[in-house]
Amino acid sequence: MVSALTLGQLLRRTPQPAPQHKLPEGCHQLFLAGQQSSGVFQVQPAGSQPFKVYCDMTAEGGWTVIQRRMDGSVDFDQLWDAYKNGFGDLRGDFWLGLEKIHHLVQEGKYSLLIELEDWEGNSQVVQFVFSLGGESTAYTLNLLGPLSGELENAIGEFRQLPFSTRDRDHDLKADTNCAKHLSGGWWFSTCGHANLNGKYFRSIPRQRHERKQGIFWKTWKGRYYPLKSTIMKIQPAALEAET
Ligand SMILES: [Ca+2]
Repeated sequence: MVSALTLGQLLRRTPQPAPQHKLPEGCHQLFLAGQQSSGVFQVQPAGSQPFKVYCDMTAEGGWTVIQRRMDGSVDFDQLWDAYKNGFGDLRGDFWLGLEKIHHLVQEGKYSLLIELEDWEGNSQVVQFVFSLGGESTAYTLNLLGPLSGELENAIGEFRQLPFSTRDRDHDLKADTNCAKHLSGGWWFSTCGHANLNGKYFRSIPRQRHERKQGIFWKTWKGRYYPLKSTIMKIQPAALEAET
């Protein structure tokens, strides 16, 4: 005889699905949960599918790395869809992808820390608070505060800069396609200020048109100095106020 009670007992015996493990929304949340070593981790910002990021953990917090150039092993001369979705190797040279960056920062204000290195062993940093629009705004970078760090500004004379690639010209120079003229994809203003997604050169190219295509930050080493390494990483900006 099967009674309702038996059915209830049966149901109770049925193994319940394990509670869904909630992924961290970014590297700083992972840091707060106790993760202290840097490396590749799975994250899931609100409203996004899970994806992998490289977390740079310091004593004070966790940074989510969104771009790194270190050895030229990855071709950064890519089109819109590649810059949207990301490419490269998270442990080496890579671009995380505009859509993922947008998901990571949609919850509020974030700090962007940029570290640059030249071929003589010097390094410089610049940091600013920003927000990033979605694809409908061409992933417009909005500068929300003053820049800090040692580097002079090479992108912020315009407070809002849409992202451009060779096949999507949103730059501020009407008669030129900056991405085509230089290389890669970037928040180009009028072409000549900065491009951390340019071609990786180990020495200054002899051809002038090639020199323009390198990785550069005009207000530090000038427009034609190909930088040795770059890293761009983000963290919730509220941290700045707390520390
Ligand atoms: Ca243009």
